[in-house]
Amino acid sequence: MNQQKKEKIAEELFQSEKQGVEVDQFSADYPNLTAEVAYDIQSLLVKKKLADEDTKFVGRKLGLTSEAKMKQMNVDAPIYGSLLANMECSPYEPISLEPFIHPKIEPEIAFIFNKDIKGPHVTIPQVLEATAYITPALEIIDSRYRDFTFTFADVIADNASSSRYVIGSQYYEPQAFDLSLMGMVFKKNGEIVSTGTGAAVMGHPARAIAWMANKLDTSGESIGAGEIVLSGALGEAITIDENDVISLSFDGIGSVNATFTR
Ligand code: OOG
Ligand code: MG
Repeated sequence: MNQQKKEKIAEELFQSEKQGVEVDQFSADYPNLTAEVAYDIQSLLVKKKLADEDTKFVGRKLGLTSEAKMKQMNVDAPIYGSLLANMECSPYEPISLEPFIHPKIEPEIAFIFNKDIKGPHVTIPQVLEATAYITPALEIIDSRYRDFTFTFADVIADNASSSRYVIGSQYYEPQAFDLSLMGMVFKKNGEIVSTGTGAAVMGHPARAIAWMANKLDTSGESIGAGEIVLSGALGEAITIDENDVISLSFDGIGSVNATFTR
């Protein structure tokens, strides 16, 4: 696919988010939309957002790292996208549903790094060694595609459905925990939506980070000290409505809440 077409798709996705209007999947019209091309489009999209929104790059998010999510979205491999500073929401202020198309929320773990992580041979111990802190995270995803339906390449181009995220206000060093055994309870308006353990994310959440670091290396990129990375959801994403109160609690590392208003 030539540069002009990649630019055109990035611009359509950019306008879709800005205007809150869904677009059709691109994969149908462009059979040569491979994952590799889609990551090029994602970079162009992120550049547009950085230029337009007076924000900065703060890290990345993984997606489709659990069986539950892969099944839910009918996609069978993990992906990643970029997080920008203006995607972060405070856990203490209601989040307006106004800017979203069809938002969903999902339970994740945030990693905050104080060392660089560079592929191609990153392992789980290396990820943990580079991690300053972990904290519970709620990711609000909002696909720009009609009916929240897409192929693997479509969702990569769309910055992996990134929209907003909320992280816990207490940070914990990961060395004190076995992240694969760490239990979580995800609730909506006081009712349990799902429960799980860290192992839901590729057997160990740090394996997802290692996978991404190794994948980033193929395009000469890496994870930098100071960056945040979201693990990908441990369980299914759920839709959000006005007045919903969502909470996520993990064994040993506290909880994070998000409240929504019109
Ligand atoms: C793609 C993004 C998935 C996760 O945590 O699995 C994701 C989507 O489901 O729209 O963020
Ligand atoms: Mg997610």
